[in-house]
Amino acid sequence: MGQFRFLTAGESHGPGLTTIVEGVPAGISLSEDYIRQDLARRQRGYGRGARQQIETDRARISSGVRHGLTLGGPIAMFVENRDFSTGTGPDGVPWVDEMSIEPSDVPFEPITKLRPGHADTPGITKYSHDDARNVLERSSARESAARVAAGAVARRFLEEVGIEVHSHVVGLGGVVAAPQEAIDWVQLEESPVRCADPVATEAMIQAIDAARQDGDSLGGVFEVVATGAPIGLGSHIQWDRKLSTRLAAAVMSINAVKGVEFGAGFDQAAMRGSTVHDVVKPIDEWDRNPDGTWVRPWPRRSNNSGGLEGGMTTGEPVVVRAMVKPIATIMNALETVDLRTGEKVDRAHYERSDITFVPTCAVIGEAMVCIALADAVLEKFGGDHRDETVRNVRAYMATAGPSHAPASTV
Ligand code: EPS
Repeated sequence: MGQFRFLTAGESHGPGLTTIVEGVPAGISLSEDYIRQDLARRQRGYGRGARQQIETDRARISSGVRHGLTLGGPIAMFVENRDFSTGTGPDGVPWVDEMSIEPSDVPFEPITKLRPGHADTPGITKYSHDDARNVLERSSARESAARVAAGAVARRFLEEVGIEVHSHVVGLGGVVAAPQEAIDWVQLEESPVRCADPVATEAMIQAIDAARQDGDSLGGVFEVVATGAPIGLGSHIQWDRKLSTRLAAAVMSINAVKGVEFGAGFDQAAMRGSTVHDVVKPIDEWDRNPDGTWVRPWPRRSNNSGGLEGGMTTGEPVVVRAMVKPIATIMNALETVDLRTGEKVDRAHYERSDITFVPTCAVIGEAMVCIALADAVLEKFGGDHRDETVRNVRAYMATAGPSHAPASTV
C-alpha cells in the first residue's frame, strides 16, 4: 500500500490542475500524447455542458521523464484550465480576477444560495467561508482531469505486466443496458454515452435530452473491467490490505459516486450460496499457451466474485460497478437557504453545468482502478526498473498452480 502515490491540486476555474505521481519504476515509456488520449476520453460524453468546448486537456510533464522513459522519480504534471484565461465567469467578468491568487479590486458576487447535494453546506461551515465558491472550486469534478492524468501513468505501467482496464456505462437516467456477451472496447468509444447496447444508447440520449428540457440532471451506473491481473494481488491478512477495500475506496472517492459493488454485487443478497460461488475448473480445462504451460492457474466457471476473493484477485477479470447520483447543480434549481441569513430562497445557486457525467465518471473510474491495481502490483512484485517488475511477475506466474503438476508437463 502506498507504493503508487499521487496528490492533486487546483481549482475548477483557477489557472489549472497539478498532480505529482510517485512510485513508478524507471524504464517505462511515457509521453504527453499517451496521457492525452485518456484526458480526451474523459472530456467526451453526451450530456456534458459548454465547458468541454472550452477545454482541450493536456498534461504537461515537467519532471520524472527523460527521453521518453520514466526515471523512477516523481512525475509532475500540469493541466491548464483554458477557461481561466479565455472564459468568463458567472458575472460576465473573466475568471482571472474572480479566481486571482492576489487580492483583486474587481467586485464579484459571493455564492450564498447553497445547493442541496453539493459540498456547499458542510464545506462553508467546516472551513468558515462566506462564499460557497471557496468550496465548489475544489469540490468540482474538474479535479478529475488530474486524476485521469495520474491514472494514465498507472495504466502505462500496468500494460507492461499485461493488465488492461476498460469501462462502460450500464445504466443512465433509469435506462438499463442489456448484458453483453463480449464488448468491443474500440467500438464502445463511438457510443456517445459509453454504452455497449445500441438500443439503450438511444434511450439514454433521449433521457438526457428530456432532462435538459426540464432543467434537471441524471445519474447512472458504470462498470470498470480489468483483465490480466495476476492471482493474489491484495491480501486477506488485514482489513486495509484487502484489494476490495482499496478498490472500493478508490472508486467511492469519485465525485457523486454513492455506491460500489463487485461482480454479481448486490444481487447476491437474493441468491443462494450454491449459485453465487465461482467453481474452479479442473486442470484439463485450463487454457494453454503453445508451449503447453497454462495461461493462468485456477480459472473459474463463473465470475460472480468480480475477480476478488478474500480481498485478493482470483485471476478472473476484476469487475467493479459504481452508482453515480444525479449532478447536484440543477438548472431548475431546488429550494434552499441563504448562508448569510438562513432564510428560505426559492432557487439554489445555478451556474453552467452538465446534465449528466456518468460516461465521464466511467473513465475516471478506470483511472482510479488503474491506480489501485498499480499500487497492488508494486506492493506484491516491487521493482525499481520496469524489467525487474516484469521479471518478478513472470517468475511468480511460472510457479503459481498445482504443486505436483508442473505447468510444462501436464
Ligand atoms: C462541474 C461543473 C462544470 C463541469 C465541471 C464539473 O464546470 P463549469 O462550471 O466550468 O461549466 O464541466 O467539469 C469540468 C470542468 C471537467 O473538466 O470535467 C461541477 O460543478 O462539478
